[in-house]
Amino acid sequence: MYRPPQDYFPFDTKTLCHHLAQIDAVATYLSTPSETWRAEEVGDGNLNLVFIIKSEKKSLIAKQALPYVRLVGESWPLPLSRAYFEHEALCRHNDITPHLTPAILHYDHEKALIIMEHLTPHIILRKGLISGVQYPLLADHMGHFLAESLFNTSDLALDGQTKKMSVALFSENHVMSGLTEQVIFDDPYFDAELNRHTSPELDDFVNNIRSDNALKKAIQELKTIFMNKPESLLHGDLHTGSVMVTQEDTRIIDPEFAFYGPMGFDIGAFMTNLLLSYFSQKGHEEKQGARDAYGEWLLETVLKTYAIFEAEFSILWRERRLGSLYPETLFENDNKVACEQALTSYLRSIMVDALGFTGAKMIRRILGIAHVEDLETIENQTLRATCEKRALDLARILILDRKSINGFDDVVRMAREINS
Ligand code: ADP
Ligand code: SR1
Ligand code: MG
Repeated sequence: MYRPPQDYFPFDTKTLCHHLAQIDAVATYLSTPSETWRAEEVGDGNLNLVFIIKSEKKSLIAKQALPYVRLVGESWPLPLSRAYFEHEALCRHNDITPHLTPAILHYDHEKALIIMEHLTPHIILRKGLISGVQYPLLADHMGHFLAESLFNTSDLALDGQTKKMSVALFSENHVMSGLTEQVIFDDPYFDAELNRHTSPELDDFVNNIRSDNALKKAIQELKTIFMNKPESLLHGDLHTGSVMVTQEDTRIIDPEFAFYGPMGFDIGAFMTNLLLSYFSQKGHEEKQGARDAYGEWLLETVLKTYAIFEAEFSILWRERRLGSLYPETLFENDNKVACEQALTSYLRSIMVDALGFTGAKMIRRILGIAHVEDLETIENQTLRATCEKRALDLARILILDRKSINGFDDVVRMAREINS
């Protein structure tokens, strides 16, 4: 049960070192006298303060929630409780996939502060994709994370009581899911105050979607699914800025939007960001075609991530289905075929949701608040608008036709066609 902090203030580098010196776990970890520690604020996200604290021997990360949206300022208040839910979600992810999450050293409730492993020499995946770096193990790791985290927090793995208690706990993170409901499913479809788009190039598209009743109906169907399908504990903001990588290692950070929702939402978030990176590539190439091979790698990563998710999820379904849904007793002996059919149909439902959420998230990153660096850093506005329009064309199809699209093979084929 969440209770608000009574003694909160936002840190600066000096007050933070002083505070951390009093936490045994931190002092032991950094292992040199606190006067020698150096702190630096490195937060490049939209919401929080993030500090690196270095001793002569070691370093760690201290992430502190601010009582407002950092990107906007104090005019948009946001509860400190998000640090509590981020810590709760990180602990669960650590239990399920410890090799894919940062280790947690300490949680300081009164200061809305999480102290965790400093991932180094990792970089934010989005930065790597903008530079055109390939990560050979990325799809494997992300497919694995998606399958393990979504399966193991659902009724397929948990008994009814445990699952419902978990749903109840994370329901209190409703301001964060409410923010998502607003900025993904509502704002881009009307003249919301903080919307932004490349103008005048995208003006027509923007005007068209605001009178596109079929699209508005479809986006509200997706919002209905988002709000009414508490299948699994979601990361809730699984874009490429929430993944840190090296060539060998992948870690998922920043689950402050965690709540129980549809499995397809996290899958869609990751796919969206790979596809936006794909459509941005022509805006970053020094000569025509120079990034074509990289674009193909991104599309292969879309396919491979989904294939690994499906394969891993299927293994878990067959071997670890110990929760209250699809009990083994119903599928004993000669009923294996029925059990596989049930799996196929379950996976299809996840896929349809994932396709729709992929489209929804592509549109919000181009027409709403909080755009992506992949597209924003294309300096030539005409070229940027061309890249964005292509992404928007695919997004609209994904939202409207999600139920008749076979899978990400179709998405990749359409992406290639639109981009050619
Ligand atoms: P926000 O919630 O504000 O989006 P993030 O959790 O995404 O903040 O963190 C912002 C930045 O801080 C990241 O982009 C990354 O550069 C850095 N960062 C966060 N956590 C870690 C970590 N465990 N190790 C290394 N760097 C980190
Ligand atoms: C106010 S919108 C800020 C965005 O940043 C976060 O990373 C989430 O994606 C959120 O939608
Ligand atoms: Mg964040």
